[in-house]
Amino acid sequence: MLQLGIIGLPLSGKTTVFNAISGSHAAVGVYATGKAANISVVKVPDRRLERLAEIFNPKKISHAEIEYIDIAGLTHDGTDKKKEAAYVHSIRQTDALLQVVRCFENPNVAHPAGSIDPKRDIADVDSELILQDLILIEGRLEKIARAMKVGKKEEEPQLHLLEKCRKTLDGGAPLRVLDFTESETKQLSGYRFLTAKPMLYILNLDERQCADSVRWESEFSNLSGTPKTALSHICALLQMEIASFSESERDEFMKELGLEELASSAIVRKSFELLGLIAFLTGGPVEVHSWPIHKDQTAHQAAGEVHSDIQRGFIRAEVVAYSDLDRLGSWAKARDEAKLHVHGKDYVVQDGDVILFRFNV
Ligand SMILES: Nc1nc2c(ncn2[C@@H]2O[C@H](COP(=O)(O)OP(=O)(O)OP(=O)(O)O)[C@@H](O)[C@H]2O)c(=O)[nH]1
Ligand SMILES: [Mg+2]
Repeated sequence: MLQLGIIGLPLSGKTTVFNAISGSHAAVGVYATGKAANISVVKVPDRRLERLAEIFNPKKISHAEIEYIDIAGLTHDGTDKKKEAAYVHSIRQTDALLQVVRCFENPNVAHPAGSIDPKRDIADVDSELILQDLILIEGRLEKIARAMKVGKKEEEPQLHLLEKCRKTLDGGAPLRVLDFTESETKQLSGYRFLTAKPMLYILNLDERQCADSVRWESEFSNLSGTPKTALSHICALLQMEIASFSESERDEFMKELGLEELASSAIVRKSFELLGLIAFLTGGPVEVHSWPIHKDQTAHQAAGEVHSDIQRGFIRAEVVAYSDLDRLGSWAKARDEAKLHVHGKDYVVQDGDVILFRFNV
């Protein structure tokens, strides 16, 4: 399962955002600072599942899932090197980052830098990530240079690639702005560079600021202009409260305010997109299910997501686009209207494909 790491300055609201997204009840505030990481598996909202449930009348509805990890703040004073190394290590293991940016005003919550300045905070956190990647590269480059001195040349091709990375980082830019070839990506994947990961910036607004969220987002719109970068906002405190409502209370609340979607759900949806994932669907009398898959993956790979037997015994994929199934209301009708398409192993799965796998084991 893919994992997103929640990062940001101390007391920026990371755990509050984590609770809002996951419906967890992890401790927030000063007394929770520096405690162990919080981890939770979260369902990706997908309205299409409700419609599929009407069509297939299943016993069970299963969503695609992703995992969030709330990692305690990067320490800036550098007093505890061991702890800092542990933080950086856990962030490296993730597939994408969510950076919580404090915008909210709250005199009872101290800011580590003494004032509220979201742009400065973003610059601080981003340069910290760049620094961590630079440290990693410098160390690696030294090792390669030593090996080459004693005639070991195997790593020479990597040298140039790493130097290109260093130059970008030295210039103050994250590695995600670079366009790597497939083979370069492969060579670099083991490093798990922090600045190569997709980044979702989350403006943590207070209730007053939230009324003006469009202006806030436009002020930071430059952030979402770069590749693999997205921007969102949340009133984390409020959303955490809503997350603890029962489902009917939540529906009632949304209806009252005329909300299509909660900010916390929007963040989960955006995380999913940021990871480069799409969803294909399966339906039957037992279960309707939304499955995450990378863009550009084939029907054969999709089969493997559902079950290794289905992949092994793959015969064909029978596919109806969700929009057709939604409009026609039944699988049989879709077949009659020639909206059911039969595909082989190499078919590239599209978002919203409803797939019936034929297999033989
Ligand atoms: N007014 C207001 N307060 C908030 C908001 N989000 C978080 N807070 C408060 O800020 C304090 C810190 O929130 P946390 O979620 O614990 O922050 P954190 O980033 O996890 O903190 P550390 O893990 O200690 O680095 C808590 O007292 C929260 O109630 C918000 O949107 N509005
Ligand atoms: Mg916390």
